[in-house]
Amino acid sequence: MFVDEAKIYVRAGDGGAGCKSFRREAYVPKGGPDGGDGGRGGNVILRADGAVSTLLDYRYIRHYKAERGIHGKGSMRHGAWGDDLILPVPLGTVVRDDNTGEFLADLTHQGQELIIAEGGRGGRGNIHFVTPTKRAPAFAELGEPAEERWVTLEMKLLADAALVGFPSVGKSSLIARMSAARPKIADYPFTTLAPNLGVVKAGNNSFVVADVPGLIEGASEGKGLGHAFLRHIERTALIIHVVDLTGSYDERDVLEDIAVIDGELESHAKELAARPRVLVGNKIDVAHTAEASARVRAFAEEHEIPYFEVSAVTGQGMDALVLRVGEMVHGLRAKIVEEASSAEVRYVHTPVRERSFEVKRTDSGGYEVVGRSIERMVIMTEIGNDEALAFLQKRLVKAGVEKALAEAGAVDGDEITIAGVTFEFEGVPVTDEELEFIEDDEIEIVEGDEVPIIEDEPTE
Ligand SMILES: Nc1nc2c(ncn2[C@@H]2O[C@H](COP(=O)(O)OP(=O)(O)OP(=O)(O)O)[C@@H](O)[C@H]2O)c(=O)[nH]1
Ligand SMILES: [Mg+2]
Repeated sequence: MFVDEAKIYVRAGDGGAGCKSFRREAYVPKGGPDGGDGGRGGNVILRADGAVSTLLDYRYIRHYKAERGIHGKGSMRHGAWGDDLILPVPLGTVVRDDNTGEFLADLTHQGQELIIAEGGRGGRGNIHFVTPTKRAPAFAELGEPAEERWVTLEMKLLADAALVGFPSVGKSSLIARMSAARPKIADYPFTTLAPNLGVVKAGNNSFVVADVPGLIEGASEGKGLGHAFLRHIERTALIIHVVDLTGSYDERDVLEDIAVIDGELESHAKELAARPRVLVGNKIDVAHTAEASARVRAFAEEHEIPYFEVSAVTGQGMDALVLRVGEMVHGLRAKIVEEASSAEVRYVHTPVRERSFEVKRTDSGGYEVVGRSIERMVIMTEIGNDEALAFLQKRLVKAGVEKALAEAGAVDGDEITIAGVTFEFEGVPVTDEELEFIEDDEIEIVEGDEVPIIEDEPTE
C-alpha cells in the first residue's frame, strides 16, 4: 500500500513547577528562599528527512508526547528540561492543523524543522518573588501546560515529471522503457493502482518520473482512481501527457482525450493548466496510427507544445523524448530551487509574548478575560495559596487587566473568569512602588541565569 497521509496527535512536555523552599543552615533559624525553577517541557518537532520514504509509521503509532520538564528543587536547583521529540518525515510533507485546516508548513528540504507543539515554560522558584516587603515568599509558579494538537501530514511525490493520461495508454510501459522501474503492465484499465517512481538518465541529466494511475473524465470529482493521485501531479515541474494513438480505450478520439485530461487537470487545480508539458503519442508501432499522430502533431504545433510519437514496445522515438524532457526538467528545476529558497517555514504560533487581551461579557452577567499571556499567569498560579493569589492580583493590575475591567464596567463583587478560574472583582490599591517589584512575565529562565544550575543541566 502506498501511504501518503497520516493524522497524528502531538503533545509537548509540560513545564516543571517552580519550587518553594527556604535555606536551612545550622544556627540560622530561617534562611532565605532557595527554590529552583522548573524545567521547560520538550517540544514536538517534525524534521524533513530524505531517508524516510513514507508516512506509514505514523499510521500505526498516532500519539506522540515529548518529555515534561522536571520540577525545581531546594538549594536553588533547577529542574532538567524535557527532551524534544523529533519525528522524521519524508521530504515533501505538507503539515496542517487538523482542527482548523490551517496550513502550517511544507517540509521540502533535508533537515528542515517545524515545532509542531511547544513545550510549557517551567515555573519560577520562590527566589524570584522576593520584594522589600516580602523577603520570604512562600509560593512558586506552577509549570505551564504543554501545547497539544492533532495534525495531518500529507506527502506529495517529489517527481520532476509525471506521466499523465487515460488508462491503458501505456504510461507504465513508458516508465519501464525509460527507467529501472518495473510496474505491472496489462491490457486492462487501472492496472496501476499507486504511483511508481523511476529515475531516468538523459545525457548528462537525470530526472525522476512518476507513473500515475490513469485518469478518466470526472477524476477531479472523484471518479476512478485518478482523484487521489492528481495531488501528486501538483508537485511535478513537468507533465508528460500520453495519448494512445490507436484510440483503443473506449474507442476514443485522440484529440478528445487530450481535451478531457486537460479539463480534469484544470478542474483539480487551476495552475495545472499552465504547467509546462509535452505531448506523447504512444503505440506508433501499431498499424494505421500515422493519421492520429498527424492530428496530434498539428494540435501540438498550434498550441506550441513539444510532441513526440513513440512506441514503448519497440523503443522508437524514446531517445528524443527522454533527452528533451531531461533538458526541460533541468531548466525548470533551477527555477524551482530559486523559488523554494525564498519560501520560509511558516509555523504560525501564538507568541507567548502576546500581551493583548480582551474583556468579554459572560452570560451570567460577569466578565471574561481572554488572552494567552494573561491566561498563562492564572494557569501558572497555585490558586489555593493566598500569597500566590495576592501576587497574581498585582500582576494583573500591572498588565492593565484591572483597568480594562473597570473601563468595561466591572464593579466590586462582579464575577471575573480567566482561563476557567472565577474570581470576585475587587479593586485593590497597589502602589507603583509595589508594582515595580512584580517581575515581568517574560523573564526567560535560561542557563546561566543568576541561579546556579547544580544538577540536571538543561539539554539545550
Ligand atoms: N503495441 C503497443 N502496445 C503498447 C505500447 N505501450 C503499451 N502497450 C500495451 O498497452 C497496454 C496498457 O499498457 P500499460 O503500460 O499498462 O498502460 P497504462 O497507461 O499504465 O495503464 P493504467 O495503469 O491502467 O492507467 C498493455 O497491454 C501494453 O502492452 C506500445 O507502444 N505499443
Ligand atoms: Mg499503468
